Amino acid sequence: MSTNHELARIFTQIADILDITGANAFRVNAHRKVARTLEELGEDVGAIARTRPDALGEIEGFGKATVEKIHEYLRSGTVAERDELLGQVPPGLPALLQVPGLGPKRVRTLWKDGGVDSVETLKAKLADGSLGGLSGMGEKTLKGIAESLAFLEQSRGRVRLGEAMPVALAFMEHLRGVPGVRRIDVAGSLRRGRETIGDIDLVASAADPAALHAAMRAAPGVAKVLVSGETKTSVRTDFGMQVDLRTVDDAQFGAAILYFTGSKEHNVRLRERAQRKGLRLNEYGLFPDDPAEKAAPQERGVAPVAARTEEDVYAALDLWWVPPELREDHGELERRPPADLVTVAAIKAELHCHTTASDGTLSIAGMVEEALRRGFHTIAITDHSRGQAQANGLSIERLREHAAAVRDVARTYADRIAVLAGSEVDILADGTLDYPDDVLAELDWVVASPHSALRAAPEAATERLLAAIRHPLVHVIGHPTGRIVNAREGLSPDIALLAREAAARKVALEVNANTMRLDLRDSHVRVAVDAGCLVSINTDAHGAGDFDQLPYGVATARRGWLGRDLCVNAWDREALLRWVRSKR
Ligand code: DGT
Ligand code: CA
Ligand code: CA
Ligand code: ZN
Repeated sequence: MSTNHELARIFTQIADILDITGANAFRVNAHRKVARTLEELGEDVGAIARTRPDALGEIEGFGKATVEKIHEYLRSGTVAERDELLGQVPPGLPALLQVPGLGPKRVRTLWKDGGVDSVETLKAKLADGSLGGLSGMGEKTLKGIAESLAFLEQSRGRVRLGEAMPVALAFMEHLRGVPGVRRIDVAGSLRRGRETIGDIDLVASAADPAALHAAMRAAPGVAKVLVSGETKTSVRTDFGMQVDLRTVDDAQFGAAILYFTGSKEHNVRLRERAQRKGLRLNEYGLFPDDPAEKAAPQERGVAPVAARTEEDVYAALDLWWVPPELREDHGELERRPPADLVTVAAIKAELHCHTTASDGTLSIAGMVEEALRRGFHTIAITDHSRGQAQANGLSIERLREHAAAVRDVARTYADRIAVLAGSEVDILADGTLDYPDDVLAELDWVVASPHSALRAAPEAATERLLAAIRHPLVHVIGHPTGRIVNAREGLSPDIALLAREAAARKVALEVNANTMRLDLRDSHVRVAVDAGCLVSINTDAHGAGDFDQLPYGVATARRGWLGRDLCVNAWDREALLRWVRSKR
């Protein structure tokens, strides 16, 4: 589909420059519409042009000139009109359209009257005040543009899953209070559980959509309303996140949330599949396709085959409902995803947590109480080992005392929850562990984690982690790469090799659920699952609130297709403890 994508980019460029140079709106919009259609076309235009040249002209919105441009691109790799138009404006100018608040009209004014030709000159001229007095650009507008620029720079990075989710939940709670709301849900990358989020997407149906958009504009924490119309409102929060709300007919909610959940790649596959069945899928529904008709089916009053729920749409395509986390075009339409995909409710054990003995905030009993409150049948207490001086890691002597204290607590709670005396022992740079074997052998449970030397070369990292996996007393490798989302690269070991070795030795690899870590990451989990390796999802709790991070770890594990059978935290108490004891 890269041809479609590239052509779409060209048509968008043409539209942008026509817009800036003041061409008529009809012409501009026609090009924008072609770009959108190209993005959403289920079939490669190059293939259509080769096999059915006449079919190009049948596509909705594709006039003779459009078809000619497509042929020109397929022939020469470019479109002369685009190249000519680019020559008419300074090369840095089109990028200004990416700045929130800057439409083509303002860009034209800035360029023609203000001498702005790029983001850089805009920034400089905003700073030295030389843009004052431009028509339609009051002080307030200029201040808004400066803010947008600053935001754009600071937000190139994406926001962590665990930062975006609470924002989305707060918006949803606010919107659910609006009378007449029917359905409302998260869509986009957030619903798919990606580790970072570009913007938050919400989809809702309501008896009175206007009231919902008004409530969105007035929601707590909204710093700026970017756009607000009958079906879409976009706002920016005071923490710089963009939140999009789309309202749709309740009868079309399923098709809409399917569309806005994405991923784009998953949607492309679905549309291709629809097309092969003589159907047409868009955000309004799945419709019978009529190639002779140019207007979209929903505009012709055609009744959809399916639209009300996602399940209806997938079923009409002879597909299973695909959990959102798996919608990445990673084989989820070719092979049925595991029916027993791990869920938050299935997790019944926390096997990596810290108490006041090292750097946690709760006592042993406090931690155990919290695990009970979460409905868990097992908790392992794993404070830091002696090398972690800054985290108050335990000397051998303190470890022994601590293990004895854990066992006292364990006896008190024995009929309600299994409490394991464990350690999170450092994997040192050379692959050895931070306590001698005879000390580790005294413990019920061992998490081995890398905390230092996280810039090691991939080969060294692989050897180091392999050594820990081969250690007979280790149950799980904690946060195996040591990466920090958006902040630290961490180790890059050969995960497939680690997973094979771990599978052979029945050692688990951890998915650390902390939103800063999500380590293993989704793609690594998939490799582990394919190798038949055990996986352990833990919050690495240092206090009661950290247990709330579990959903992020579960989402990451689901994105890696992890079923309950390989997830030790989802096993029943007997099965889990049998495996725990098998290492002693
Ligand atoms: P993000 O926000 O960068 O983390 O990623 P997404 O996946 O949330 O992307 P976003 O917010 O741009 O759009 C949400 C979903 O809506 C996306 O996954 C697919 C769908 N979508 C939005 N715009 C388009 C489009 O122009 N073409 C297609 N095919 N799908 C789109
Ligand atoms: Ca998004
Ligand atoms: Ca969005
Ligand atoms: Zn750790």
